[in-house]
Amino acid sequence: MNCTNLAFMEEVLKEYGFAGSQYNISPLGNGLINTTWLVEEGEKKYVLQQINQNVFRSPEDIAYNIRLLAAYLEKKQPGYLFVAPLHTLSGEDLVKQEQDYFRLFPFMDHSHSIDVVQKPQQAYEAAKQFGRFTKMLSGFDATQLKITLPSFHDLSLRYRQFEAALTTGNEQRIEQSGSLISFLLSNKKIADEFETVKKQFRIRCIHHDTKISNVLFDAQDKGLCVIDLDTVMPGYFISDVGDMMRTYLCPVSEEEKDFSKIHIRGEFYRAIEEGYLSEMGAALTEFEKQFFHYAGTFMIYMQALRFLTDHLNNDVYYGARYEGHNFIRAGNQAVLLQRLLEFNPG
Ligand code: GN1
Ligand code: MG
Repeated sequence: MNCTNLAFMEEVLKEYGFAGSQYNISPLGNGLINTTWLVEEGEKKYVLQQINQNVFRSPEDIAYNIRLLAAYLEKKQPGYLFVAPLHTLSGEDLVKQEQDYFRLFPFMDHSHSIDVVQKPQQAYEAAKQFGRFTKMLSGFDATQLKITLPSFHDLSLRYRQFEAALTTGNEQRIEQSGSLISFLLSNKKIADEFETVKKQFRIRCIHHDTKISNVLFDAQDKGLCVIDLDTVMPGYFISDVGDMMRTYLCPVSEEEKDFSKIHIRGEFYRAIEEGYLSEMGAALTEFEKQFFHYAGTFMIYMQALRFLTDHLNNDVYYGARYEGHNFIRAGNQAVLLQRLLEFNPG
């Protein structure tokens, strides 16, 4: 099925009571996994999303988790803004159209998202929102959640997958990636450290995708809420703090080809720290706090491994918009890792 097929999407939207052709559909956002559209009907806006089932094998599990969280938050944290999918006319929060799964979200009025963090205040607000999310759910037993992506942030597994790609991957690409491969192999200690310390981290409700575009801001740039809840699972705080460092510290994104632009912005580091700890400071253990900086190296290293593994495996996971796309992304993340290793948070 070609998802840009309008007739097919009309069928999906009909389930929600939309009458054909009274609305406009346009692509939205820049996620790498799911496909997202903006649906506009007069003044009203919605977000339609198709779940990528090559990645998320059981979309029903995602819907189950969101229902569970929504019910808990509604009861225990009624003032908390949680964006759950809308229901179809027959009361479903997920639409199965042939083999594909879709859901529809309300578009939050007067909200906007950003793709690159330009001001420390934005990093602060986002970090506060992700900290708040975990804090709001501290009374909820995270192990009740279904595992929507098994071993998602298991760095040891990501390392093993990288090693496997070095033997079974595209030979030409392996040969051409020599120096990047050596750099990642030489940083294996980051994965070893994870194995040593992970058991001492608390299991919490973790978002697992804290990039800046997953926060909604209001017109004054105050954080409103977090979105993209597909990877909310039991996990460790280093995933969320680390992915913020990965995506907020540097003035350019993982897509940047000019690596000379990659550097660490100290004031953004402090903004993440202050924002996250303003919510989670009292909840994190002293042990966890010692791994705040490690969180960044953990996530950046993992992302570099994942991009290079995918490049060696012919881009089967992330896809590529140009030849060598994942090689560039991996190289970008490797430079970012090197910069963070050199950085002294003071
Ligand atoms: C993917 O699809 P998106 O952009 O929300 C990926 C993240 C990566 C990110 C890198 C399920 O997220 O883990 O950090 O790309 N999500 C999945 O841009 O693999
Ligand atoms: Mg995501």
